[in-house]
Amino acid sequence: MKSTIFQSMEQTFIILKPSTIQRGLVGQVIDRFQKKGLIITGIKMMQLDEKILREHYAHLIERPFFPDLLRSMMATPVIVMCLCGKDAVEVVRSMTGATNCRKAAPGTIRGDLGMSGQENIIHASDSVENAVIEINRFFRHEEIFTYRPLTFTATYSPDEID
Ligand code: IDP
Ligand code: MG
Repeated sequence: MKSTIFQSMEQTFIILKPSTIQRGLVGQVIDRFQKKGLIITGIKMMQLDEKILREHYAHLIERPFFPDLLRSMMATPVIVMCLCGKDAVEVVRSMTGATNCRKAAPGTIRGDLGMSGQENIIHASDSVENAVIEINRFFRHEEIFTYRPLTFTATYSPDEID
């Protein structure tokens, strides 16, 4: 994977799930990330298949809901994104909220936009280590872009950028 904009920045991986595409929420979700100050370093539409989902959700293969999760994640194409920022993995996970939208706090993406445990708007990487694995799973090297947005010096203080 290419180096990030600054050494101190992280990249995280997002999937806008099929139900988000179906419900027309793509713009609202991306808008939240952009307003927060996260930078889009990769974005594309793709159709997921069973092979990639078995890797991505390997920790859930034995769960009874796994067949439904597979069907749900393949129902339409998804939008996958790579977002860059300081502490991006933790920031995006806290913006995402609890897995079940009905339990997710108001103000989070899931808390504000969903009602379901399964159809819960987005996937977001849960650790820096998994973010690297997931970005490499879903993006080719040349699909991740490194650039310095003009807004960066207004988004961060100098000591936060190196
Ligand atoms: P996360 O997306 O909050 O990280 P995980 O436990 O990694 O949650 O589960 C991955 C996805 O599997 C969830 O986002 C959700 O779509 C689905 N899922 C998790 N637990 C359940 C469940 O109990 N019933 C139905 N779907 C579930
Ligand atoms: Mg997870």
